[in-house]
Amino acid sequence: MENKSAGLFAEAVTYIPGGVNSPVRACASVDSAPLFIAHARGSKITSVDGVEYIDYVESWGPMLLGHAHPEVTKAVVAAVERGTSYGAPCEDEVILAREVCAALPSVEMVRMVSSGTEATMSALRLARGFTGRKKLIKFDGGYHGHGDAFLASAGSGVATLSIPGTPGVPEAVVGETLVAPYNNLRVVEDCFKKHGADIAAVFVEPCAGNMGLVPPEPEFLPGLRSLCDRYGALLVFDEVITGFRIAYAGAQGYYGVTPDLTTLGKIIGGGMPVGAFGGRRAVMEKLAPCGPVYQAGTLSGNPVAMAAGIATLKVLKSADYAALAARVERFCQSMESIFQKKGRPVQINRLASMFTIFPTREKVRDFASAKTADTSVITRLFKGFRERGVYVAPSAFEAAMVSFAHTDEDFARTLAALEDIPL
Ligand code: HOZ
Repeated sequence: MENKSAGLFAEAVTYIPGGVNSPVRACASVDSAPLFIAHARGSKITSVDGVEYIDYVESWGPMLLGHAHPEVTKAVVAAVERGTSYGAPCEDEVILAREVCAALPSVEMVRMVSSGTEATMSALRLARGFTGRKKLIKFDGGYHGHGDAFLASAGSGVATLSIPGTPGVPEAVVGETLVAPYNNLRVVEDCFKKHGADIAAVFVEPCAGNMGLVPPEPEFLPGLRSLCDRYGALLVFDEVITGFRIAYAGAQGYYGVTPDLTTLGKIIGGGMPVGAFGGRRAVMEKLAPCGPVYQAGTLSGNPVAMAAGIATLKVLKSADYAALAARVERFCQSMESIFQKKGRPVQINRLASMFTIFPTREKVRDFASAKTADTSVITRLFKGFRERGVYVAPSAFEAAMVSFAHTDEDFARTLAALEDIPL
């Protein structure tokens, strides 16, 4: 059934390390080989073997409208016909920047880059340049791309593949990174008490998505805001996943907490390679060419990517986020009932159009509790779903993504598959 995928993978490992261009995709932690995708539309992806799957990965987040949305495709095709890269400003950069500033409460200015990793690396340099301090606080199981400073206790692929430290990262660089447990203000406060004068920024996923989905407890984000204010550090929300997904105004709009800087990616590029970072004017104007903090990129503000982003946001602006969240809530409740019937413990964390199935009895509120999930059940779920035409992330530490294109029939078929999988 997956012969052509298997053949391509066998050839890929000859030319590409591990056969993949991003480690989690190799599916190693769930004892499987990757699917090679031929095309995708709406809520479905189709493999090179011609098998269609209901897709809950959605390119790890960008495809909130579903794959190949007609408005986005039309905008991309039109942009390509005008040339694919200029290395000089174009009107669409201004339009997308204006829309991002209008949507996100904390963002007065924004700079476009080409990936979420680039956005967080640049935001860190800016935070350090602005404050004149070196250290940062991040959270255990938080993932902010693969920049050196962030690869301490990182989630996503680093956690999936159980990579403890990362060779190639100088100790001096990662030595400036302080790590606290998610949802634990006491440890953050201790870090500030000890190192307050040296801490440039706190980087946080306002709703964690890379240790599986772990929402913030009510006091967590406001508590971070006031600690940062007290010690003169910048609060940076990594909204690469949550931006335009939890709500059009992002997690910052949803939770009503205003960061100093925000990093974005995924949805703002509509499936094209885009990242961005933005925030208060006083901070952003430290960036070259207005200020001394250097940051640059040939493909930054790429015209095709800008067109995809503008078209995506235009459709999302009038999308019914609350209705989608309510449908996802009912879907998660039905999945919980199936686990209950099977006598299997489960916690299904969910928020808006995201969820994670944690096969564990323990309430999941940080990375330590996320790691209590039974990985053998995760593997059985991954394989069982795939055999039944449902594609989920090959990892215990990722969020499942639902799009506006997912239908009630997709949910019903997914539930039927779950009923059928021997857990
Ligand atoms: N780090 C991404 C998920 N949080 C995975 C990227 C990919 O493999 O495409």
